[in-house]
Amino acid sequence: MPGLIERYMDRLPFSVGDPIITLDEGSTPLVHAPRLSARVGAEVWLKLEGANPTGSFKDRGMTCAVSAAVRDGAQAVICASTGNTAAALAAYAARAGIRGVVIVPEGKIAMGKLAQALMHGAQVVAINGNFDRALELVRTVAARHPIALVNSVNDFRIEGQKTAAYEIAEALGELDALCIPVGNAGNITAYWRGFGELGVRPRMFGFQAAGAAPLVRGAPVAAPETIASAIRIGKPARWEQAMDAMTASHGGVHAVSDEQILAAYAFLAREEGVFCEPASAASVAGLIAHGAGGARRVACVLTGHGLKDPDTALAHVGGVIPCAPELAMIERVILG
Ligand code: AN7
Repeated sequence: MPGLIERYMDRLPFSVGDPIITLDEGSTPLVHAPRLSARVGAEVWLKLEGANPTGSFKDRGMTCAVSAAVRDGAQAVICASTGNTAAALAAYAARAGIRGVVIVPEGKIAMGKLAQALMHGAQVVAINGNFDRALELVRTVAARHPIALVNSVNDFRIEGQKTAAYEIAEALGELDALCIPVGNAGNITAYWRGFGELGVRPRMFGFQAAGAAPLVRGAPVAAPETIASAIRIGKPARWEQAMDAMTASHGGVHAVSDEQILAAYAFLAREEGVFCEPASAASVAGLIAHGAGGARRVACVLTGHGLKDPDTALAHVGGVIPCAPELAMIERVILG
């Protein structure tokens, strides 16, 4: 499939002849989840955004943000990130042949994401502070220097990410509810815009990690904490728009504990064969814990691939079984 700017050019702020920086993102699988469906008593579909080129939904926004930056003559792009935006920025900047700079909270981004950002040649700056502080800093840097800001405060990011809603609506037609993790609140804003453009109005349920749940509390969280490092965000930039999406659609926002997130993460891997990262599992943890308002057909957005964060995976499963390279020993181990 061609990239999403080409697929949806009539509904995106691009024209034929514009420079397009793409890795053929989008067109991700939407798979039925039979065991999860049975467990929650609804027809549940999983949107596997980890199947994007860099392993997360951020590619949808980044193809648009970087293409627009190149169209405007930018020589450099910058973002604050909990990891996935950094990886996507780095890949698309590399593809565009421009400089990429990312500011991340030191020691708080998953290993796979860090490896990606570095491999793609971005400058990775680690601050002794959280995502919210990093976002403040990049906003100031971008205001003072000719460096394009590509966090989801940039509307091209929202434009690109809204295409995931198109894909779900095209595949399912009717949809009663969408369950989605919420961090900086760009993605829920994007889905609501995408559905709105099609006249589809699923109830929007956003889920935050309990230790980083400003929208649930109704106030910023100064020191957000969660095992789901991607959504360790205390002051979402798209706060009002996210609340508007949930209120206008008669959905809601709820918190899920790290234990609930890890349980959903393991359930998806073992029961559905789907390995997502912990932040992504917040959507399913939320559906299991809070339901989706009695919805019959539900889509859960699994925003990033499990391979992004091997440390968290390995810390929560049993180890390997050591064995001598002998048939008898192997048989004893596997046959009991
Ligand atoms: C896997 O990369 O904010 O509510 O800097 O990586 O649109 O912020 C990541 C966010 C959900 C939350 N799932 O989306 C970043 C960053 C995963 C994520 C979210 C993120 P938003």
